[in-house]
Amino acid sequence: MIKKVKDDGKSSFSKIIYNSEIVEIFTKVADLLDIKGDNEFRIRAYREAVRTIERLPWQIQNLIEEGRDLTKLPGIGKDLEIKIKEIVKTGGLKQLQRLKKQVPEGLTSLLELPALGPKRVHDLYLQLKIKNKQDLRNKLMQNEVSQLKGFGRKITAQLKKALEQDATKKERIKFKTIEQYLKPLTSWISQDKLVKKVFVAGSYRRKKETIGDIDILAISSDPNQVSRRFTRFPEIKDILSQGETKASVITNPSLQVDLRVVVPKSEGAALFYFTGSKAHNIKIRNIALDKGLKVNEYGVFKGGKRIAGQTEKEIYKLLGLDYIPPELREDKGEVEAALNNNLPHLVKLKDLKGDLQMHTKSSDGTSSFEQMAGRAKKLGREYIAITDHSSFIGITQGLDEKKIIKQVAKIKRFNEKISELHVFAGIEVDIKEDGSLDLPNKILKQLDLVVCAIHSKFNLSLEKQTQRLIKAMENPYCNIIAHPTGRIIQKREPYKLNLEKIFKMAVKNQVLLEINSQPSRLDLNDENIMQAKQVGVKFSLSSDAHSPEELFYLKYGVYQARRGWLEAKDVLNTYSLAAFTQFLKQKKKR
Ligand code: DGT
Ligand code: CA
Ligand code: CA
Ligand code: ZN
Repeated sequence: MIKKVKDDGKSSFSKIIYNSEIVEIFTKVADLLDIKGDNEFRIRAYREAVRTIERLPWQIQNLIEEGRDLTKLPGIGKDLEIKIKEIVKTGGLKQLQRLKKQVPEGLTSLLELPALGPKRVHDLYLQLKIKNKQDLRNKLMQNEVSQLKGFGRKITAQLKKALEQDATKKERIKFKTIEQYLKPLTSWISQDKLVKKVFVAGSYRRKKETIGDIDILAISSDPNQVSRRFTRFPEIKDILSQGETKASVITNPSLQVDLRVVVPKSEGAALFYFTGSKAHNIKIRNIALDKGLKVNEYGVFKGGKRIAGQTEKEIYKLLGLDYIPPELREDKGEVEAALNNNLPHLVKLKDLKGDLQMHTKSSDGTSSFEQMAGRAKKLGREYIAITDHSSFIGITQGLDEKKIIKQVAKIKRFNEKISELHVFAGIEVDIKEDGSLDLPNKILKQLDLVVCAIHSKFNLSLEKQTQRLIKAMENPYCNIIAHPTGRIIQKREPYKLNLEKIFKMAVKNQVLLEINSQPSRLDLNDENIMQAKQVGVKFSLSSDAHSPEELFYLKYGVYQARRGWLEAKDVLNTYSLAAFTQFLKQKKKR
C-alpha cells in the first residue's frame, strides 16, 4: 500500500528538524565526552549513530511521526532512540547542555586545529590546563607542549603553523546565509535621509557561492555624515576604521562590512570598482591605459578631465566593450568576449519552465507531491519532476518497486485532472558501488525521468569512482546525474573523479548533468559548468527541494549557471513542456 499522505501538510511537530541537526548534536556530544575522557564504548555508539544518520535517505522526523521503530537502524539502540526523539521534539538535547557546562568552551574550538583530536585536547587540558587557543599558543612558546607524551616535534610544529594561519583566517560565509544579514543592514543605511541609493557590491553582487565580507556602496552628497551614522548600526560589535567616505565594521555574527559612500556623479564608477573582481578591474584598467584613459572609483579620466562615471554601462561602452554582467567579472575570458561582441546571453530565472528534482513525504521530504506541485505552479513553473529516493538502507520506508508503480499511477491521474502544471513521475535512484542502479530496468522503464546519484562510498579511488559514474550513465534509462561531484560546501570535498571523462560520456549518452541548487551543494560548481559546457554537456537545473519552501532555491542554481556562462539553451528545463517531453521520448527510443 502506498503510504497515505496528509494533504494539509501539517505535521505533529511544530518545527522541521533535519537529520543534519541530529548529526551535529551527536557529534558534539561525542567530542565533549571524548575530551572529558568518558567511556570509549559510549563515545563510539554516538559516532556510529552519526554515520547511520548521515547516510539515511529519509528524514528521521518523518520516520518518528509514522511510528517507525528507529532501533531497526544500524547502530541505534533504545537509549539513542530516546535521545533522537528528544531532539526532534525539542530541537535540543539536555545532555549536551550539561556537557557544555562541564567542558570549557575554548576546548572545543581546539578541535578545529588539524593535529588535534579529542584525545589530545583531553591531554592538553588535563596536564597543562590549556583551555583555548591562546593558552595553547603560550604553552607552545614556553616549550611545555613538547614535554607531553604523544606531542613530538612534528606535531608541535604543525600546531604552531596552524595557529598562525588561524589568526589570519577569515571564514567565508555561504551566499544564502549572507542574504539574511543584508536586509537589516541595507534598510538601516537606506533610512538615512541623506542616502539616495544603496548597492551591495563585491563578491555578493557577483553571486559567488561563498562571501568573504560584505561591500556596500551608498550614494549621497554628504558621504561623511552617512559613514558616521552607519557606525551606529545597532548590531555592530567592533569598528575597524572610519573615514570621510568609508567605514569598516564587524557586525554580529562576526561579519565584516565595508561601506563606501560616493557622490551621485561617481555612482557607476564606484559600483564598477567595488563589484570587482580585482582581477577583472585590473584588466579593464589596462585596457583604459592603452587608450590613454584612467579608470578609478570616481570615474574615467582623460588627462585631468572626467569623461564618464555616472553609470557602469557608459564606462564599458567608452572602452569599446559590451556590458559585462557581474557574475562574469572574474577575468576568465569575459573581457576578451566583450571586446569581440561575443558574450553569452546568460540564462535567467524566468527562463526556467521546469524543476527536475524534488522530494515528497514518500521519501525524505515534508509534503505531498500535490503540495509541491501547487507551490511550483505559484512560482510560475510549467512542469516538475517528483524524484523521491529509491530505498537502499534496509528499513521498510522509501520507494520500493510496488510503491513506485502506485506513485506513477497517482501522478498520472493527477495529470489527467490538472492541466496547469505537468508532473513527471521520476525517481532519484542510488548508484551502487559497482555503478549499477538500485532498481531494475523493468521499473525504471515505467518512469518518465530517472535521476541517478551517488549517496555512499564517497572515498573510492579516482579510477573506480569515475568508472562507477560512467557505468550509471550508460544505463539506457539514466536521464540525469544529480549533484555530480558530491561536494558539500565547507564540509565535504568532491569525490575523486576524472571530470573530463565524465563530461564526454554525458554527451555521448545524452545524460544531463545537474546543477543542484541547494545552497550547500551548488553542484556542479561554476568552474565545472564552464568546462562541461565547452565539451557540449547539457544541464538540468534543480531545486532538489525537500519542502515547498525550498522550491525557490532554484535561483541559487541560476546564479551558479550564470557564473558558468550558461545560456538558456544549455539548460534543458528552460525548454517548453512539449520540447522537454520530446527530449525524454527520443532518449527512450535510443
Ligand atoms: P570576498 O570579499 O573575498 O568574497 O571577495 P570580494 O571580491 O568582495 O573582495 P573584497 O571585499 O576584498 O573587495 C571588494 C572589491 O573591491 C573587489 O572585488 C574589487 C575591489 N578591490 C579591492 N581591492 C582592490 C585592489 O587592490 N585593486 C582593485 N583594482 N580593486 C580592488
Ligand atoms: Ca567582499
Ligand atoms: Ca571588502
Ligand atoms: Zn541526492
